[in-house]
Amino acid sequence: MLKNIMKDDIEHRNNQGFNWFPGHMKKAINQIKENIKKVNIIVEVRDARVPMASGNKAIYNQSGEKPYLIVFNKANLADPASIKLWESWFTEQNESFIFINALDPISIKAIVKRSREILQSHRLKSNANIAEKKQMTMMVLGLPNTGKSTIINKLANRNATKAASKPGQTKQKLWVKADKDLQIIDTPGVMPPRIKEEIHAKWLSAIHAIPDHIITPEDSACFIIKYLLEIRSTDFQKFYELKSLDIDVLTAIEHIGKRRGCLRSGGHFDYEHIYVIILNDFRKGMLGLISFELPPE
Ligand SMILES: Nc1nc2c(ncn2[C@@H]2O[C@H](COP(=O)(O)OP(=O)(O)OP(=O)(O)O)[C@@H](O)[C@H]2O)c(=O)[nH]1
Ligand SMILES: [Mg+2]
Repeated sequence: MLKNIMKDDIEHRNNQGFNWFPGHMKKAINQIKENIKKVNIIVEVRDARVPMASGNKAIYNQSGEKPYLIVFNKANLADPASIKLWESWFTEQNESFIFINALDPISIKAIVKRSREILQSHRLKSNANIAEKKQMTMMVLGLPNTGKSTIINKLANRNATKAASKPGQTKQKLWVKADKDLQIIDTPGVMPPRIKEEIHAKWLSAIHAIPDHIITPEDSACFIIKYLLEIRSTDFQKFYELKSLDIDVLTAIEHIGKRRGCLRSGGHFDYEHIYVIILNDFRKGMLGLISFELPPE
């Protein structure tokens, strides 16, 4: 406990890479390969707070020439200034993309509109004589917990597929009839086989695309606190009523512990409980609109 804070080696652990690739993900890749022919557009869901590192080249490469839309979800949790930078960057890269918040019905509708536009322009490029199909079949894929099933349920207007706040909920592919003109395949979240960059593992753990035990709740919570102190987040300061942002991670954690009833008799802190509190508060957006990744220079 607290070994990392004490040594302050949060950023210096040797880089062996991280992986979390349970069996259902391997199966999912095969299901994606088998079913890709049956759809006319692929929608890759990423997290707006980590727009590149929440992508997965391994699944992107499955798409061949298929029309492709990248949906950056959870934009309601991301820093608006960072979203603007990414919008310009992805536009320069000629990428088809959209930033949305799956909990907002209006932004959800934009997925269908944008998908139809992409299909239409694809049709015109390949062979304008092919009649426009009203029926759209869509495969939704991406990293765990990015909001794929939530998006599908909103599009279908019912709880057609299980969505929950832990990564690894969807275990196999599922066809959902969203409306008479729209069929969607929900797929299990798939991780890249190895996350080489330690910082990416920390980002993905903070946004809960990988479960907490992979890099440990301690590392994940300490990383978040360190980051919020570094960017001098006033939302974070206000939420926990910190007098100053010029403090170290341990002081911040113990302050939070005191405020949230984690100081036990004898003056001991229940650190594990504090880490869980921090992770939950962050993931609910209580600590402000936070993005981790910025576009390449
Ligand atoms: N704040 C916020 N939460 C969201 C948004 N979209 C989804 N969520 C939440 O994110 C969690 C994960 O959603 P799911 O739809 O189960 O994610 P998934 O991508 O299907 O996850 P797997 O099936 O595990 O790969 C749920 O708690 C959702 O309520 C969003 O735009 N904003
Ligand atoms: Mg799911």
